[in-house]
Parts: sequence; structure tokens; C-alpha cells
Amino acid sequence: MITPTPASFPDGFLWGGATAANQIEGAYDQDGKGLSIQDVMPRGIVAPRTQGPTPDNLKLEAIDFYHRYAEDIALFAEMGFSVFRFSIAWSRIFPNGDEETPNEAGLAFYDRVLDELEKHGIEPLVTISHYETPLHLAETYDGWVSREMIGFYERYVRVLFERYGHRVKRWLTFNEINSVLHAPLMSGGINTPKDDLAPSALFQAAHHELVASALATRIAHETYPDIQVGCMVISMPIYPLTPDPADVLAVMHADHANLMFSDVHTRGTYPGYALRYFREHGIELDVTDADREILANTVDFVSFSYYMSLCETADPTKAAGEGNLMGGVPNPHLPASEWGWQIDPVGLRVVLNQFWDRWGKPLFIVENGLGAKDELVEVDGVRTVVDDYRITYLNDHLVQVREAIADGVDVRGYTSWGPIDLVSASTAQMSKRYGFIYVDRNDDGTGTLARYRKKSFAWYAEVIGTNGASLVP
Ligand code: BGP
Repeated sequence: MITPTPASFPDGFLWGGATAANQIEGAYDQDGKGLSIQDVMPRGIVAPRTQGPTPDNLKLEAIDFYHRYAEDIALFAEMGFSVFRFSIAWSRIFPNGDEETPNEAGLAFYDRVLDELEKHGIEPLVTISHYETPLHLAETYDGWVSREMIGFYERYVRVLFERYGHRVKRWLTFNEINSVLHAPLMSGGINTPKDDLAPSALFQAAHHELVASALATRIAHETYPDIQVGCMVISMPIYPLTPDPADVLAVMHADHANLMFSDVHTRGTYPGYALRYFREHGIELDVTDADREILANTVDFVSFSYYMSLCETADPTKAAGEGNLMGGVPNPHLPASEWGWQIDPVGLRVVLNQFWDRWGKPLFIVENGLGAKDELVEVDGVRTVVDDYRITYLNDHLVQVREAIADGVDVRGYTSWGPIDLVSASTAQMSKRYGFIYVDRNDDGTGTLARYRKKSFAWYAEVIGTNGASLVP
């Protein structure tokens, strides 16, 4: 008699939250930090970059995690976090990105963050590059279009592993690496405007990132055997708009564009469909023998963000909808968030099964959540947000994670996006809030930066405290 996997979270399942340096830290020019591309993107990806930092850029101060990290980590600990995902700002460590020696003051900041996490028994999960390429690398080298980036990244990674490798066991090489095709500046530090960028240059940039990512894995496996390296991709289940085989084929092509990155990460070579695409679109990649050898260093686990699903159709008259960097055709069966992102908890179970069946690697959900407008109110004399909509969203998604675990999928952990309110990546707003903790800061930059526990704070603490048993099916 074979016993099926029980529908519950395994012992040791990691629970926590995820952030990115540029969206929380602020202190954009302190202690030797150089500018990053985010310091010239005051509107996120919805408007062109500016020539330098402008006062309307909320990320310059963000939520001041740089000075308030101890208070914030204590709040995470109060919710019972066993893991916290954050990124290291590359331009704190190498202000321009192409220096020989790192900036000690920048390194020391992350020592302090790690000390604080250790104090509370919270495991760090570190993203090496999360949409914050040093600006100098974007302006001088056109970001990842240039092969030289691999060497700069390698130097950065070696410094990080050497300094923190004994206390950080899980690393992610690039945030949402497959987003480079959709947001070349934010994702790949590519200064050339997207419309002027030749497809060959874009895929060459993607190739350089893939090589750099595999190189990080090789360095870890050769020198730091305790370190596990994962890739991080946007997951996006894509459904055919109709059963028309032409729509199903359109889904297959859209899936390929999305999954190519993790196919390379997990298999170590480009899949046949990618080679065919390159050939038919006149894309000639510069792939050296050394690149091929490096790519063979496959990841230890696959991590991903999940916010929504999309539909695809071969019918060009159907309009594209709003989405997490990738526009798609709206699904008539699903509601949407205030920002038009369609809400689909079942899609998370679908994607977990698809990834597990395809790669057989342990999975980690490192982003998921609802961006919503919150209202700070007073309940029994305490300032809070009654965010039942967020609780419903997260509950329903976590129930589907549990279903996937019962399907036999190996899921190691879950970090909800933005456990504390932070600046949005796509729109650079404060009002698009994801947190269990409200931060008093408005889109016009006003506010005290005080922190308040929302209703979802106690809810998440209970979910973690019961290892998911309190979730409502
Ligand atoms: C992902 C990014 C994050 C994050 C999240 C939510 O694509 O990795 O950095 O911000 O989406 O998106 P947004 O902030 O645009 O609501």
C-alpha cells in the first residue's frame, strides 16, 4: 500500500517574507553607495529614466530600512518568520560596479542585517541582483548586453560568498531573470531604450546573465559546498483563450519564451525550441565553448514569483491586459486587483505541478501577494488596517500550495512579497501596498515612516504558528 503525501505543510517548511534593497533601504547615497538604475527610475517601468536622481523618486528614501532594519526584523520575528528574503544592493558593494575592491561600509551594513536575523533565528535568503544594476554599468557598458558584465558579476559574487557564505546558505542569482525580455532596463540594466534594442542584443544580454548565473553556481559548488544556489523566475501559467488549436499553439510559444530561462538553468543547455526560434528570427548568439561548460552547472533549486495567470490567443484583435511585466489577454473567469492583475489561486497549484514535473528540482515560492490600497484606521484605540481582502488572497493561494504538496510537489518554503509596505517595482508608488505591516508614507513622499501592524499581521502569525493548519479551504 502506497501512502499519498498528506495535504499539510511538511515539518521544516520555511515561512517568511521577501523584499528588495532598492524598494526598502533608502539611504541611496550613504556610506559610499553608488547610484543604481533605480535611482533614476522615479516612475518604475511606466516612464523613461531620468538623467539623475530626482526628488520625486520614492526609492531614494524608500521605507528607510537602512536605519530601521532592527525594528523591522523584530516585527518579522514577532510573526514567527523562519526565513527572510532580501537583496544586496550591488552599488553598495561596488559603487560603480567595475572597481577592483569592494566598499567596506556597504559590506558592513549586511553584516548588521545578518546579525539581527541570526539573533531572531531567521534564515536569510539572499538575492544577488534584484533590479538594481549599478548605474555606471548601465551607462558605460549598456548593462548585460556587454560580455564584460560577467566578470563584474563574478567579482561581486566572490566577495559576497567569501564574506557571508558561512551564514547565508541559500542564494538567488537574479530576480525574475526571464523579465529581461520585457523590461530590459530594470531587469538587465540595459540603457538602450527597449524599442531601439535589436532582438540579438536582447537575447545576448539574456545569455550573459545565464552564464553569470551558472558561474555563481559553479563557484558555490567548487568552493562553498554548504551553499545552495537557485534561479528565480516569473511564473505565469498561460491558458488558451479558447480550445482552438491555434490558441493552444500560441500558449506553447508564450510558455517557451518564459520557461527557456529555467530550462537552461536546470538542464544546462538551450532547449531545441529556443535554437529554432533564434534561427528563424535571425538571432545569432555569441556562445563560446567556455560558456557551454559554465552553463552545465545547474541550479540546486528553482524559485519563482507568482501573482497571476494570463490567457493567450492567436487572434490579434484581442486586447492585451494589465500584468506583472508580461501583458496577456484577460481571463473572463477571474477577478482582478485594483492594478488589473488577475487573481488566480489555482494557477499557483498548476505552476507548482508544472515546474516539478518539468525539472524535478525543489521549489521555493519567493514572491506572492496582493498589491492593494490600504486605509489606516483606529480600532480599539490602535492604528491598524482591516485588510480582509489581503487575508483572503493569501489564504486562498496558500491552500493551493498545500494542494500541490498533496500532489507530491517538493515545496521548501514561501516568502510573501513585501511583508512590510515598500515602493512598487512597476509603478514606484507607495500606495500599492503588500505588507502585513503598514508604513506611513504616501505617494507624494509625506509621512512619518512609522510602522503599524495590519489585521493580516496576526493572521499570518497564526498561519506560521500552526504550520498552515489554520488556513481555511
Ligand atoms: C516582482 C518584483 C518585485 C515586486 C513585485 C510586485 O515582479 O520582483 O520587485 O515589486 O513584482 O510588483 P509591483 O511592485 O510592481 O507591484
